[in-house]
Amino acid sequence: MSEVSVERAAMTRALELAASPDAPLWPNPRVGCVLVGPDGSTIAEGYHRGAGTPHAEADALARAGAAARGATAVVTLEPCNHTGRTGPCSEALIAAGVRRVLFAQADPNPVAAGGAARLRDAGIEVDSGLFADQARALNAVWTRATQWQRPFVTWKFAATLDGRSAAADGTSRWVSSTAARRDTHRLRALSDTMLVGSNTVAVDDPELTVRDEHDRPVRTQPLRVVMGLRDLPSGKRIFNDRAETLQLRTRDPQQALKELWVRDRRHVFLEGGPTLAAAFLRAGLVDEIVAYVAPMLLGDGRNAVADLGIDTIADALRPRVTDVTVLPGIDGEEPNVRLTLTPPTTERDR
Ligand code: AOF
Ligand code: ZN
Repeated sequence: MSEVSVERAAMTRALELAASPDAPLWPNPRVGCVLVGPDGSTIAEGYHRGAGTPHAEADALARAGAAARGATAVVTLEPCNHTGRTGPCSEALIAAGVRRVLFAQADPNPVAAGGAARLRDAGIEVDSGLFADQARALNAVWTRATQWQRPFVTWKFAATLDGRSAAADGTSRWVSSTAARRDTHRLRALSDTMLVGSNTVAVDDPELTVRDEHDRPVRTQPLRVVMGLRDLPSGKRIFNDRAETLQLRTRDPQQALKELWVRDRRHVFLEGGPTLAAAFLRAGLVDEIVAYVAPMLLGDGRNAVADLGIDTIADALRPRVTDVTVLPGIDGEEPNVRLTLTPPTTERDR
């Protein structure tokens, strides 16, 4: 095999390693590394297994030992150049005598970046960009959160055909179908934080856990966060012992995200209610919208989102549709539709 095809194969393998099932999504990126010898053979493989454990490069170097001398390190992310939870990979690669480094995605983390320059300074040949899109996709939410230095926000809501989340008397169980609710639990599990307003806790009393199809809580639960100034009785379900809960005494979305970022949160799943959703939308702090639409009409009742300060059609917020999926009904229920959308004005456009 030519050097190019050896390196393509090694990067494909590094991406596979990065996506290992025991590599957590949060709060660190998933990263894979393959050390290739001068003859094109694989010397060692490594990947990152979660915050505080060795980075992918360090993992592969430890397995290779002295055999790393003269090797090419093929990594899905630019080697870090900082001492964080572990030491800088740039220095580890230099010390091991690696000849060449090929990485896919440039490090979006301002704290850790600079690895490529450091390696070049040390006389190591550095190339980048191979399968960069795939590497970014692997850590899509992490990448954006890291660039913005705040958690990525997904706003999820369920509504009737006429955009209602609850009937006039406040009843809301259930607007969306069993299939839609299960799908919501699947998405919750991909986030590390679920956020609601204190009003929603007072009125709806959600438990806000991730549960399986038998309604049992799964093992790893996202952090439950309730924000707002309202006092809440300790008997509310959100305070039960099925998951951790944090109360943020603020109504400012920016402030809340800042505090969550400091707590290593990368992906906030915003679940309600209409006032909180409106506050995040007005602040341009919704990065993704997931809407479940149920074939049901109420004609009156609570809107899915409160006033956005828009009073003429020309000013409507027009998110771009990225996916439409029909969720077939279970046990004779009607199908629901899931829309995934990207709002037009978030930080990515600024
Ligand atoms: C990882 N795993 O394999 C690589 C990373 O949390 P720290 O201190 O370990 O540093 C995390 C940063 O290191 C991360 O944001 C990224 O910029 C860089 N590379 N991180 O967790 C890895 N290679
Ligand atoms: Zn590193």
